[in-house]
Amino acid sequence: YVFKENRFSYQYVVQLVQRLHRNQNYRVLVVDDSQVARKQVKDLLERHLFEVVEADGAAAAMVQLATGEFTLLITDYEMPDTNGVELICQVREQLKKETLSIVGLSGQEEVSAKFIKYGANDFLRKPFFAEEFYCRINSLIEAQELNQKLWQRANLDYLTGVANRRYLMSQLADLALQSKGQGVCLAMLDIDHFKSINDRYGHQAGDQVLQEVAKELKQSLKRFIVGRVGGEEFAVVMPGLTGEQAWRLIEAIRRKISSMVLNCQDQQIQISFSAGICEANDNIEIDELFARADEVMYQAKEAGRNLVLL
Ligand code: GH3
Ligand code: MG
Ligand code: MG
Ligand code: MG
Ligand code: MG
Repeated sequence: YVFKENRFSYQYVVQLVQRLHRNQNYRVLVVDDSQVARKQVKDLLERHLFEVVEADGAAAAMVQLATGEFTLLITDYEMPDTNGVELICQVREQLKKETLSIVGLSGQEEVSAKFIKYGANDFLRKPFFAEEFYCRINSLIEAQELNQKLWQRANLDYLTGVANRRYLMSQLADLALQSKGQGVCLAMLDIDHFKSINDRYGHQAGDQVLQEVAKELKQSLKRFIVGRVGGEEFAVVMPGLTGEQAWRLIEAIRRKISSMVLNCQDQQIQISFSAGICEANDNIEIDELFARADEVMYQAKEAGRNLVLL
């Protein structure tokens, strides 16, 4: 392949190896009623180290998509159960272009626009050249990686990797729309005397403390949304819990964190946080929920810190 292209430069080989390495992380679903056609696409993909799963029609494809994670879907047009465009319509109800790229394949030129109009990212006309196939797949993957990076920059906190304030708020807003009758609890956590931690151990150690706290929160609250909403302030959104249940959960984390000795910048640091929990049922007003949880958190501060109040 490399020799044929006559581009046997060091840089080119490095790029190729990087791509092959990257491809190992991606699963591709190949949908075609013809086993021969499936095999042809599968072989090309496997030669570039993608993990390939086959489906012989739309129904089988939907089953695969429901049970596993895919980066790319390549589908034929003419199939006995449903055609490729109808399959795409169905898939796009759940999986957007940012998370799944779709390529339509057909011998008929007139279906290319149809494929793209209904949600495919790209189209290849059969028979295609392997080189074109690889180029298109590669640019789709690159676009998807870029999208993912942009999504992360827009929604996650740079220092700790938890949700940023904007993303937490939008998740809470979605939840408020969905959860008719189902309650939600919001906890506001604020690290105690964090300014003096910075003063005593340095700003870098302070940053590490924030990372350690975020890690602990993420690990202990996997089912819930954890966000960094201020400098040393975190919020936790807990749908479906009563205030009492949420209190017990955050109280257990408070006990754990206040007894931990963090090793940051070769210094042993002990910390604690104060938290306020607020419970909301119907008609969740997000700003009000935040304000109330904040108020309860300040009561915990006034009561002496290292305390969770409901
Ligand atoms: P309290 O117990 O009342 O919450 O006291 P506190 O010192 O934690 O609260 P205060 O609001 O006075 O200070 C918060 C400090 O957090 C001040 C600021 O320098 C620090 N801070 C904010 N963001 C960051 C950050 O990203 N990294 C580090 N290292 N420090 C930060
Ligand atoms: Mg077919
Ligand atoms: Mg604060
Ligand atoms: Mg503080
Ligand atoms: Mg303060």
